[in-house]
Amino acid sequence: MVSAKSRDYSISSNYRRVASSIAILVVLLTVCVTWNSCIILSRPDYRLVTPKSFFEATLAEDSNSVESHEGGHVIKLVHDEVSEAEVEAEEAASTEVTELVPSQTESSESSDSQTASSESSDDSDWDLYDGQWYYDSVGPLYTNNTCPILSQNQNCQGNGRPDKEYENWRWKPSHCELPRFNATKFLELMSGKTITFVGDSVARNQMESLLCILWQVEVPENHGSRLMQRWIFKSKSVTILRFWSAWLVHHTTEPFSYVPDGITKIHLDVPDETFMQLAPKSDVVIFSNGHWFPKRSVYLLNNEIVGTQLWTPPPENDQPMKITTTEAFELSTETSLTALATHSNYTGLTIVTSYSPDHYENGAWNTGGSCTGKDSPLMPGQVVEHEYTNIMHDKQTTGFYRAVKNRTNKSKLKLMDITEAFKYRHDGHPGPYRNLDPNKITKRSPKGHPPPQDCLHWCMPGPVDTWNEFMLELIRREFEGNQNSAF
Ligand SMILES: *[C@@H]1O[C@H](CO)[C@@H](O)[C@H](O)[C@H]1NC(C)=O
Ligand SMILES: *[C@@H]1O[C@H](CO)[C@@H](O)[C@H](O)[C@H]1NC(C)=O
Ligand SMILES: *[C@@H]1O[C@H](CO)[C@@H](O)[C@H](O)[C@H]1NC(C)=O
Ligand SMILES: *[C@@H]1O[C@H](CO)[C@@H](O)[C@H](O)[C@H]1NC(C)=O
Ligand SMILES: CC(=O)N[C@H]1CO[C@H](CO)[C@@H](O)[C@@H]1O
Repeated sequence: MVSAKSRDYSISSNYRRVASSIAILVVLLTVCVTWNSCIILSRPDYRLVTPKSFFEATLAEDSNSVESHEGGHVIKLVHDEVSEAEVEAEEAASTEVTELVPSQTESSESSDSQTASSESSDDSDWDLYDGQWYYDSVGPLYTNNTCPILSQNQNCQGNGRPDKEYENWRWKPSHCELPRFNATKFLELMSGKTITFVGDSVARNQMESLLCILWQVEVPENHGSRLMQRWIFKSKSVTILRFWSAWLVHHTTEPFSYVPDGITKIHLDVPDETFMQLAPKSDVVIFSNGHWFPKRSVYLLNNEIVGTQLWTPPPENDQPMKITTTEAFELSTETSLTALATHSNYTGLTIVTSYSPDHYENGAWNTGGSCTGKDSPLMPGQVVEHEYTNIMHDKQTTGFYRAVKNRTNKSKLKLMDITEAFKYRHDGHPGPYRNLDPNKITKRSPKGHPPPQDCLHWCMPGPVDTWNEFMLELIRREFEGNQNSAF
């Protein structure tokens, strides 16, 4: 069986050589045949490494519906996602990178995406993300002992990580200052307002970092439910919400056409109804996702199957697919952001955290990739570019700027472009220190195999706290209308 991905690859390869002689084409076709055979041979391997049982177990309980109360309205939330515990279980498996690197053509097509711009995406923000990391002995804004709610998976110190220096690096933009997070200032700026985090476990990582920082000045009240976290800071009536939406668009596991029950069908042109009920009532919405696109799924546009990921249609339905995994990320970004930017009642500030880079070295999460032993940031010039990360970033940026162009209401859209800066922070992940298990393996085996590890999420305290410093700066610039960093 030939995957959609390999077809795309060979078609675009042909295109680039269309001007060449027929002789070369013949050679090329031979290469394509060989290439496809390679894909056929390697395909069973993908399947072995797919967290299949996880999907089958969790998607089965997809249809739970729960009522939730928000601002006096009764909102029906469809619990079409997994519970927190199951999400946790899935975390280490959240990137399947090696088999996903798309063709060169795809990356060059989108390379001009950042030239698009618009008034609602403030160009003066770019200077925040151009800069470098420096060591600051003042240390982090909280510790694992002063933040009672941080997920154990990201409690690196609590899980026995021996080094601590990674907590002390701060970001210095080249042309301005990024102030240390001032929790009092944040609560003042957000007085009476709601900030909502939407996305996958990386969004949760950022939200927990924010809670930990704010916890140092005020302990919030917990009004959360199983479906949605909700914390209220009474002193200034600030509400922080988070809910799960890994693709940001509508998805279901019900049978569709020739795709059976249990396979996730992702409607790339329909925004996620859950966040469309809640997000427009927010003053600030933070999006962060991208890491679930490598999971097994089928992409739909206008109710038509346009792509598949880690799933092969039956032979009689096998057809060339139009949409690759990274293009699906672009479309879902455009769809979800456009839905907010054209919603008649939404006037908030939407901040899109750009794709968070992972650091599995010499392999992927499931093929011996490792970030064990990284205890300081990479120095300028040391970053090894990761094609998949760059393409995901390009696609997301393209989708973002399309939504900016589509905007009709008074809302604001900002790209919080952390990807480049965070390529340097291979030291900021839990690595093998991702749980309390006293018997966990933290060293390489005698044969050199690294232990299982998380090189995707970020330790707390740790580099992810910087995202909230960027976020506060964007909120301050927006709500104070002042470009100078004068805290
Ligand atoms: C915090 O980390 C220290 C090690 O630096 C550890 O001894 C302590 O138990 C941790 N506390 C919690 C609550 O995880
Ligand atoms: C933090 O913000 C508050 C309120 O705006 C201000 O009074 C205080 O001086 C700030 N603290 C620092 C360290 O800048
Ligand atoms: C955004 O605008 C473009 C160009 O007008 C349009 O083709 C596209 O469908 C719009 N996107 C959405 C999600 O509505
Ligand atoms: C906007 O708000 C009005 C008044 O509350 C409501 O009737 C309308 O349905 C809202 N529009 C959308 C698209 O939610
Ligand atoms: C406040 C504002 O400008 N609202 C506009 C948002 O966009 C819709 C169309 O999608 C307009 O009808 C609203 O007037």
